[in-house]
Amino acid sequence: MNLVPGSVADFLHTPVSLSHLELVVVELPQVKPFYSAIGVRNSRKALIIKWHTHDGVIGYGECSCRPDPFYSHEFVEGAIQVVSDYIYPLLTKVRTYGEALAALSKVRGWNFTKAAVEMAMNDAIRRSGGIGILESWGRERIQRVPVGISMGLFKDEATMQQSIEDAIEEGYQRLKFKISPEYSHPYVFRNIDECNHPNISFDANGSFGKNDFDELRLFAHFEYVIEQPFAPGSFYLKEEYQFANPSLKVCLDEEVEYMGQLIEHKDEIKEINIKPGRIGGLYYTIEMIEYCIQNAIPAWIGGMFETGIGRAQNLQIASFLQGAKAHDQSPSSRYFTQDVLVKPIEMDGGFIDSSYFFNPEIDEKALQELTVKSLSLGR
Ligand code: OSB
Ligand code: MG
Repeated sequence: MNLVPGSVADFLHTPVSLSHLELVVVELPQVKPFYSAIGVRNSRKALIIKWHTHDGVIGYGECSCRPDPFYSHEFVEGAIQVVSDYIYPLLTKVRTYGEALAALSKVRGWNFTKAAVEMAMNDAIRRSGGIGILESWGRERIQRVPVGISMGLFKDEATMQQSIEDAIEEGYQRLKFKISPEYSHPYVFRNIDECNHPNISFDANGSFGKNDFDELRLFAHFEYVIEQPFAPGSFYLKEEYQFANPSLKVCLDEEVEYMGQLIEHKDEIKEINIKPGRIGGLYYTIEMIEYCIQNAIPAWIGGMFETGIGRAQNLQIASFLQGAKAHDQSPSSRYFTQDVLVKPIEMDGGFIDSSYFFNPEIDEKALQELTVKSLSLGR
């Protein structure tokens, strides 16, 4: 199986220049708290990797894992340790993009962390005037990327109604509702029932188990796609559940960190949420998108509440998915009062213009103001 086009294979010979890495932890206060089966979130803590070349150019990459290991095993402080102790020493010896990918692949797991390094390296190549890995791909792009909203668990009916109304008003191309077994309140079902939107989905973040089939049935009843109903590693529960309830439509998120996992489940799923960080970076994202296109698996780009740096990267990738109905890439104002790009990511009628985000200008001053910790490797 050779999914990656020859032009991308050639791109891997591109020389890379690394003087040192800077690791910056930023914390962006959120406009309001976000509730999901994972927990509550009041701010976005992210690790930004700055790749400094010998010519003084800086490339930026965002490690979009959570600060705690509640979405995947990765967490911000762990990511810092993995880059400092294992990844950076390996990178000091690499001469090309391909060698860097090979070095990163020596570390097992830690996909969000490795992805951030690759994105920073790719960004440095591009900001040095070269072409990046996505441009080498050769696929056609769309300019206006359709956007879906991921809505948290609501505390009460009034909040739910207001949020749905606002999302429809803003033109979101999909409404995704977070769900959990404890969230089976009559008002939730009533409002979803009455929700007049052509594209609705659910996201359980793996919260349904063997003892929650009754609750799952209440949500599956709508026949909307349910993202990650069971915890990663518990996909077998789908078969058990479906024995009595054939209509479950599954989208995978947390479960898929490698191509092999997508291949294993491909006939059982309706669609896949691709998060470039979760699957280990840009190269693997190209590979997975090629696989999805060649096997007619609907794919879209998911989010991790990234800052503008990670968001811009996601939007670039989303622009290569011609047929996707919506990507979880809300504009920055939905989450943050202050972001780290000079021109914030804005949405217009449910679409974001992706063209600017191939070379977004970083707001270094904002980045500094939001920094809670930083360290330098190799300098
Ligand atoms: O399950 O898709 C998820 C954010 C953090 C962790 C997991 C998920 C999410 C989102 C965010 O849904 C969507 C966004 O970034 O707008
Ligand atoms: Mg999800």
